[in-house]
Amino acid sequence: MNTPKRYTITTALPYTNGAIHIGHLAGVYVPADIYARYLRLTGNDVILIGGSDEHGVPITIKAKNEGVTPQDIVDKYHAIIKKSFEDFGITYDNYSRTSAQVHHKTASEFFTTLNDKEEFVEEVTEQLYDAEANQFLADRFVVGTCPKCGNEESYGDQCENCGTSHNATDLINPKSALTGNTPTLKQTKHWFLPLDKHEAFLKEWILEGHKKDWKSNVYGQCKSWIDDGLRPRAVTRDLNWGIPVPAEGGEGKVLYVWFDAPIGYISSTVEWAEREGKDWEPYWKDKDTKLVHFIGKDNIVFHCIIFPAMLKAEGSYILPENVPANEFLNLEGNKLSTSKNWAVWLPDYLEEFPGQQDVLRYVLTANAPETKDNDFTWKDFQARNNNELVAIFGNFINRVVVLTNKYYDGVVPTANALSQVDEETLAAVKAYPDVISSSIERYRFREAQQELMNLARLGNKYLADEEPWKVIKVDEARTQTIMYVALQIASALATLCEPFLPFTSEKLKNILNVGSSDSTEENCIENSWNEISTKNILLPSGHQIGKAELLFSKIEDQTIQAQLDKLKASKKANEAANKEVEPQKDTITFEDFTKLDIRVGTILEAEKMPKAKKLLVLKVDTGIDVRTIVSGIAESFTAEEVVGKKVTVLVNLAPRKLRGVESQGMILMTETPEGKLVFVNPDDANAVNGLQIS
Ligand code: B3M
Ligand code: ZN
Repeated sequence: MNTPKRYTITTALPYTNGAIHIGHLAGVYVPADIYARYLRLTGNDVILIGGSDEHGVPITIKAKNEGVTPQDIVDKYHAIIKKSFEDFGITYDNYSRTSAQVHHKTASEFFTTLNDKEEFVEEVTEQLYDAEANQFLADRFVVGTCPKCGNEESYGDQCENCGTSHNATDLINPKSALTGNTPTLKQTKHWFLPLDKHEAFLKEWILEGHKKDWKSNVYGQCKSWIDDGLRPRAVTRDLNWGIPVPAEGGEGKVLYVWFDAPIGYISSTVEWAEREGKDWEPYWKDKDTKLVHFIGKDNIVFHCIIFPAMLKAEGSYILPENVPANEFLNLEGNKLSTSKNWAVWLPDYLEEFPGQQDVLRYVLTANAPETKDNDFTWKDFQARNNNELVAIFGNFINRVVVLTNKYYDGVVPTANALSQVDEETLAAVKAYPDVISSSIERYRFREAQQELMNLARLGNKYLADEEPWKVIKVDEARTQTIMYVALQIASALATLCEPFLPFTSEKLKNILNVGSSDSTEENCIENSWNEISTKNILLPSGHQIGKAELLFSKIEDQTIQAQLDKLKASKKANEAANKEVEPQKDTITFEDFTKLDIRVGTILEAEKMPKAKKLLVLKVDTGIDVRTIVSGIAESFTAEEVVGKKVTVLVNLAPRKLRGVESQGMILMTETPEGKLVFVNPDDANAVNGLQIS
């Protein structure tokens, strides 16, 4: 067994301009929480540290678009994000925010230390400037062509297409995101972190020191950065939202968001320590502490190169032991996108699937983008719930608990002579903690969770093979033994599932009446992770368990369809928003216009044209007469709902036959952004049939 260690586990600080979605969860927060829970369960000293990243240009742009202050934006989303993490069971020891005073102080001091140690280079350079907006254009205020991959919509600081991080002045053909103008160059002074100075150290530390233990995607990105040659990076900006530069000549400038944000991990630890009456320093400065950053792949360079260079320059900090960055999760075959609303949002999920946090945690881990981008689909979500959680895990537990109650009033029976199968099964159970641990410790959470499910499968198979419901009729003693063995497996599952399915673990412990947060002292049987391997009896004979309760329930097709419809609607809304307006047609004369005879009419009757999906046959009072008009609106309206509607009718359109019915005119229609047809209608109920529209 490993000796206990101290762990500082951090999760990327989400930008506070939107809610959390499944991409964030799969990439960062679920694996980090599994890791932290597992390490706590195995007796380590662990802090899981997070917070909101409240600076940076995207927040100021959003505030500007919404006509509110950046503080309004971050207050709103910080509250939403924090609450949704809590409700989802992410066990932060502290969740802070970078607008907090403790963070401003910590980040300012960090900067000052480096400045005093002359770890920065101060330089006056030419930066992009938008004269009309009277502003320097840093980072996301400028868009242009990526010098590396040619993406024409790269941001000033980073290209979302190829992931390259660059300086705004590197962009080809830059344009201001504020005015669309081509920026000019203007001189300004900034503080640069000379990464080139740290190159030798980074080479040795990463390329030699972590070739084996870092994930290949992480190592590969670092190597390509280092091979490209490291250059000084500006750590200050000409902006007014952020932490003021605490140095002479720093007026009107703030720390670059990527300089202050990772220091947020330290400030959040300081905040935690102050609240808990602890010392924060060992968690960041003791060589025996393991620092692990959970992030997405677009943050690799900042956590593996820039932040370590900062920590090294400061001198008193430890460096990350690992940065298990994940690739991206897609949704139904398309890239997740906040701006396109192509996402499953955590607050929506929590509301629409109450009490089903573990289902999402399970599916995101089963499909975790650990080595390559992966896809989340609602069909797979349903299948994994119904075929795995319900059919394997839930089914096994349910049978064990129901039968124990039925045969023994819920009292764990005595084991009689164990058969070879029993012995093998119990021995197999004992092997699981190490197998799962080994995967988790190598950051292979999918594999770890598969092993957990294999234990549930083992239980299911044991019951199916031993058939206590048949044996009970012929052999009472054997039935007792079977149920005893099955109960030991259930008990092992209750402990081992905790990192992955914490809500289920809690429920199951309650059902089995073993150590859970609300068990009383006298019934408290605690089985720690390690004890699953070492104890011979997890649930002793004579122990009273509770009644059966469903751990998971089947998800029906209509629930899935509702989610797919929601995505479809957001796709349509997006297409409509991006739709080019039809170009204007050729000019017509006034005479041409007067040829059109357009009148107010009322639909008197409507019926579906047989065998035609789109057509309704209408009787319309045009004021001149009552006539038949065949209209292609059946996909947007039922016959019943159009009767009585006032409509605009082109009455002198040459009649034409549609499916054998002569249509004598045309009803004027248009389309909503969602693609639903709507009437161009005279909106005054007093408009009289036959009135001409001119
Ligand atoms: N806020 C970027 C992101 O959400 C950034 C992470 C900061 S971690 C110190 O992708
Ligand atoms: Zn690029």
